[in-house]
Amino acid sequence: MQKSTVITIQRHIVEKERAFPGATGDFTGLLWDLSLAAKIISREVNKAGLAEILGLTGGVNVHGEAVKKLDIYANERICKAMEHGGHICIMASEEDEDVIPIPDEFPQGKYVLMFDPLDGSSNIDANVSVGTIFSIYRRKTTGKKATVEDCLRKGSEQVAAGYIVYGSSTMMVYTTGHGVHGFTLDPSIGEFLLSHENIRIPSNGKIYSINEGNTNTWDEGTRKYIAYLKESDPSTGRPYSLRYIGSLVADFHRNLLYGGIFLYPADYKDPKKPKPKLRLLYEANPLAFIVEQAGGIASSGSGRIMDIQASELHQKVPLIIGSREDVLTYEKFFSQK
Ligand code: FDP
Repeated sequence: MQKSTVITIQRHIVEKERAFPGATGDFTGLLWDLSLAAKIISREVNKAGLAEILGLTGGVNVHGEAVKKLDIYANERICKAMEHGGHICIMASEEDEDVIPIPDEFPQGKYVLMFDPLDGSSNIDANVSVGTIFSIYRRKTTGKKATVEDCLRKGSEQVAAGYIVYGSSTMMVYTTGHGVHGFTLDPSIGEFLLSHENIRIPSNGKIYSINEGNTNTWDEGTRKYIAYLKESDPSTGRPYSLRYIGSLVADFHRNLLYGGIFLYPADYKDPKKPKPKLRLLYEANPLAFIVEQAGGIASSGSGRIMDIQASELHQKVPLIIGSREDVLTYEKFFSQK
């Protein structure tokens, strides 16, 4: 049966905010600005194959990775879309070493925005899905200007988080702590329309996502867990299928809808100094908030991701995220290593 009501993301946000007496509309405005930035980035990503924009700029980001022009474009686009609205007091991006203050000519807002402007960007040249991830907090400090302290938080303090996946269609998925909702961009009218209301991740899946090329760098618990997933046992749905795009948002989005587990454990080449890859503030925390709101779990192997107190902007963590039962089983293996 055809749905009779079309719900745009704007309407959805406004209606949800109305449920909170005393809401000023500030937060609605913030998400509104973000969805506009997402539409503009989506347009650029979709024409990337046609435009000269493809290719390396020759620069490297703060992590020493090659930066593509689209990363820079998306980074600038989000900053420009968010700095003037009066909703934000400070920003931090995976592409910038330091915090991004709001220029003096614009009003200071009460929210903190952290984002990964274009995650999985090493895949762009091959036309593989990439994404934008965002995380929002309320300001904590009380001085004239917000500081880095406002960014160094626990994920459990987030007031909203979401991502945009630029795939076969563009989707925006977000939570404000009241379930997870997904919107698909209808390019003919330029609106995100509610397509996935109240997403729930199955309590266990049949998919695991990990870069198996790194097997030799894993801890023993992870090695044993992955070997366990490959054993044949129809009663527990094993063997699982491996699906790994190498683009976090796309891998996460698929597992959120179908069920499964995504793992990026630390590299134990030097067992005394395990080296994780993914960023706590721009990747792990926002996806953790979403997965928990959808009924799943996000863990570092030894604890809840959202309980980690950030101590630096570009802090990295192991990330094991997805269906509840799958992550719990992983934690058992990891604790026995
Ligand atoms: P990318 O370097 O292409 O931006 O966090 C970055 C990320 O991609 C994730 O999107 C992705 O899941 C992961 O790195 C892939 O890492 P590997 O290539 O080491 O598997």
